[in-house]
Amino acid sequence: MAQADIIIRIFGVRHTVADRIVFHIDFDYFYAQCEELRDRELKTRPVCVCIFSDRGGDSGAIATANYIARKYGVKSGMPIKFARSRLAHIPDSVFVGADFAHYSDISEKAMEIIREYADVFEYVGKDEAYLDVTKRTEGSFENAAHLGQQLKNQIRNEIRLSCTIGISRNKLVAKIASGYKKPDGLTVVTPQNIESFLDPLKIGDIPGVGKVTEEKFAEMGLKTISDLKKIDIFTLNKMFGRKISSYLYNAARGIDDDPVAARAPAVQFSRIVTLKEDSRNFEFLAKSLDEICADLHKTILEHKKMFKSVGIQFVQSDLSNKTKSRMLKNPTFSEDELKKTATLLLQEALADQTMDVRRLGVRVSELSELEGQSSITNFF
Ligand code: DGT
Ligand code: CA
Ligand code: CA
Repeated sequence: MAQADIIIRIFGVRHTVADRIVFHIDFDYFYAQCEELRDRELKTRPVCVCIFSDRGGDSGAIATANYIARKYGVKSGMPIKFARSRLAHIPDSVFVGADFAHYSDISEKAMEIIREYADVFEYVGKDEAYLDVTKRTEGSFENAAHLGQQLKNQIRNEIRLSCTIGISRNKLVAKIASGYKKPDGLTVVTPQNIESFLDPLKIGDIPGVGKVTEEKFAEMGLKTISDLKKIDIFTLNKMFGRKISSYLYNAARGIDDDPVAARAPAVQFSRIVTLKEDSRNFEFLAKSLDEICADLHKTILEHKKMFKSVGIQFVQSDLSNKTKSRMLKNPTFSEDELKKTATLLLQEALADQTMDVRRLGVRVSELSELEGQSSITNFF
């Protein structure tokens, strides 16, 4: 592989499948960290986020716990009762019911930042995404490490959220790398280091390998990825069938050609910019707002969408957020309507504004397809 890279570089062809740079980003103890964000006192205490079942009392499961609670053996999926008994001797431990709306809100804000760092952005879930950054890092892992650190810093500064990033030449190794050092980690695995990185890891560190599969290998005396490489493809075939066996065979060797793909359907479009100076002057902000709307509108049209909801966002001088939104009577793709609504929201938001605005954003949501509209001209 290393040889192939060198040849490709000599001929100046850089962005081939063999030569990508991929980030996997995962937020640390996500639901529990979101709880800490709105109550800073929780940060020094064990925190368990519970999904209470409708049977009442303590029936239900732990969604996740912060790292302090994990030290006492609390784990995702564990019955709440077990967690309570593990923490029985810790007087200040906290059990809180899951608040998904709050977690989505924080996730959306963080994803908005992350998106700006990617050539291609792939949303995986509320606390997870892949980024292809090959172009913007010019294929350099050194640039990629800096970019990863910058991204972590921005998320920490603006949202106060800690996350972990794994960087490598494909999604598989990037994901394993992000699980390698948690929380608040950044692990770079260059193509030359993939083998020495993977070899000592447990077979269970391969995404998708659960307890049952790990046990099967353990019975054969195989524990590490390096052990796994000793089994030939035919034996694997017999054990797991063609699809899974070829996945395992390749995974053990750090091979994965799956492209980072922007496949999640868009639920909203947004733009946010850092202003030239902090301000709460209507004229100044309205001018920026107009430019942001024009830019955002291009994206809306490119994706052939209409929108029914418009929102604006302030990141204020103390980095706190303020948002306002409004539902329109009908879906539209009119640029004028976007600008008019955003300006109205700006007026409303400034009415009781005491802090200066540092970053200004516009969002449209409640999207619908423009394609297939029989009477497009009605909307102009
Ligand atoms: P981490 O990434 O190890 O620092 O911790 P988390 O909590 O972010 O773990 P992760 O990335 O596996 O899961 C993200 C969120 O998904 C987590 O905060 C809560 C939810 N979640 C994870 N596992 C479970 C589970 O077994 N049951 C339920 N209900 N929710 C879960
Ligand atoms: Ca996570
Ligand atoms: Ca995750």
